[in-house]
Amino acid sequence: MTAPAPAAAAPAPSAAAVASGWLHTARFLTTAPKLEFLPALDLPEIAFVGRSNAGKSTCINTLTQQKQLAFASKKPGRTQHINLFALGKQGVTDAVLADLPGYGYAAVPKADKIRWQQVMANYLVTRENLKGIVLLCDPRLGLTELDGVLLEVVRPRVEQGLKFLLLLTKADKLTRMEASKALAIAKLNAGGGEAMLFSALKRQGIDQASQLLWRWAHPEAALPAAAQ
Ligand SMILES: Nc1nc2c(ncn2[C@@H]2O[C@H](COP(=O)(O)OP(=O)(O)OP(=O)(O)O)[C@@H](O)[C@H]2O)c(=O)[nH]1
Ligand SMILES: [Mg+2]
Repeated sequence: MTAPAPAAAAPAPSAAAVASGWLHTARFLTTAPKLEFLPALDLPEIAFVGRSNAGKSTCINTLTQQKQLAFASKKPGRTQHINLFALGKQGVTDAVLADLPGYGYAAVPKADKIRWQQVMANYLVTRENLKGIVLLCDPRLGLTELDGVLLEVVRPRVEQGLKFLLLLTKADKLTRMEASKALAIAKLNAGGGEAMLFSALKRQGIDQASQLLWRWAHPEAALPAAAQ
């Protein structure tokens, strides 16, 4: 009598699968109209910031493979609160994504603009559990004056170890040549951080960005080596 063959071990998931499976667990956590309404959390938080219409909400929806998690819109200025999304398998939250309101939208009254710049700066400087920042930038516009202000605000924290990614969105609108030039400039501007091209439309840069966020949130763990 022959013994039954041992069940073949399931192949280990790739690094891309681990990261995208983790991001897919994203669920709405809370929304705050002001900084003081944000719950204090003891979990790594990754903030998506950038000018209005840069593609922050679309990027969050794309990375989490959810259509309407963050509210994306053709109309700039759509995101007006800080929205938090929880991440983690089996309902155990191990990190948080924050979708921040965009800045620089011309039609917003000046007083509101100043108020939001202060909220943003305060958030970036004081949020204790902030682990990383994704600054989204439409490379056709380049870094704006307000992006520059934001870079200055976060520089001391980046020097102290805060993770930073300059994500060039809507890369589908660029020719190959324009894209590689924009990426080279972005790498210089990213200081101690990283720069990548991203397109929700063409699904470009998704695995790369997902794996980076996973590593930021799990510094002690290793992604499967083969696909890193
Ligand atoms: N072609 C192209 N369009 C994109 C891409 N990502 C976003 N968009 C479009 O850009 C517009 C703004 O996207 P949102 O994701 O709402 O931008 P946001 O940065 O969240 O904007 P606010 O909430 O106003 O700060 C929408 O019309 C999106 O469809 C992309 O990868 N390619
Ligand atoms: Mg938005």
